[in-house]
Amino acid sequence: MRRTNDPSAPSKALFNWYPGHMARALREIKQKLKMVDIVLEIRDARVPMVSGNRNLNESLGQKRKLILLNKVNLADQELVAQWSKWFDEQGEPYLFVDCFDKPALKKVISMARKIVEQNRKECNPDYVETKTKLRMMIVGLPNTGKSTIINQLANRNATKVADKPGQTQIQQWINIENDIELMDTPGVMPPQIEKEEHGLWLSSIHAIPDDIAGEETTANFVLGHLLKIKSQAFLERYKLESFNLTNDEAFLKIATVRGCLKQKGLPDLDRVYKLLLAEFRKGDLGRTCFGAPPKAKA
Ligand SMILES: Nc1nc2c(ncn2[C@@H]2O[C@H](COP(=O)(O)OP(=O)(O)OP(=O)(O)O)[C@@H](O)[C@H]2O)c(=O)[nH]1
Ligand SMILES: [Mg+2]
Repeated sequence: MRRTNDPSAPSKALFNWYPGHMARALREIKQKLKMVDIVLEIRDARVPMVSGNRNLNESLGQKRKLILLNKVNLADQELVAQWSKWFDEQGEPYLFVDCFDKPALKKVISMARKIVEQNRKECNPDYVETKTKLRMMIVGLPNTGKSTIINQLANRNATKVADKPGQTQIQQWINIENDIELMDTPGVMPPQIEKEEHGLWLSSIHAIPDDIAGEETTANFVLGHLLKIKSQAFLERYKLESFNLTNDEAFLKIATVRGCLKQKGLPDLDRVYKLLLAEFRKGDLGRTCFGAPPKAKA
């Protein structure tokens, strides 16, 4: 694991993680665009704006798009309400979803169909609504839940899912119903991340592999965030007495409470970093969002 003297300093690699399969994936997405009626852009509800990809969106051209903010069950409800208001103001179709909530996920299909039909009518005023095939492409950052959404909609394990960024590496068409087909695509990162903080948000939600920023750096960032937002679930799970702790004090306490100790009772910090990241990503340390919607210009 990467070690630095300053645990809050991510390596330069964090800003430019763009493995070769992503450049190929982006090229193939552009080539196949004409085969689909609509694109489903999957984001993470905990990072509603920064988990979008401007570069990918520019490649979509005029193609109709529906933004799905997945994993809403892990996001802070108050901030989701604020973001919903902001998305409403932007006028772009979107939906916050927890893809394990199947009845709610059904809405995705009806909403996508509506957008496609509306588009057909706009392009051809004489168009008469008919039950034609709906072909969709699913795109987004790594690990946002693209393949899981497909499997949930298809009611079977049609495509591989894993809690690690970069699981899907090739495109694949999947039949959802007789008249619906969805194309799974590999997660694509922006070629460059603008701010260090954004890179840490994306590492925290595991859109970027842990060895890029380093578990120590990401765990320090997540811990600092949980102390700052005063997450009650985090406090209770690790039996912390207060939020008024330094990161080092909190890590030591977690190591003791969870038995992450080496010989002579010394804390095994590497194990604590892994534990904290895994539990945070499962939602055991409370629901949260990174960043708030931009303020409207006065
Ligand atoms: N809590 C929660 N977890 C989810 C949700 N959707 C997906 N996941 C989990 O997120 C992880 C990644 O899911 P995938 O479907 O493989 O993500 P992907 O976007 O296809 O990832 P790549 O193929 O690497 O780009 C898995 O562990 C899923 O179980 C959700 O709505 N809520
Ligand atoms: Mg996938």
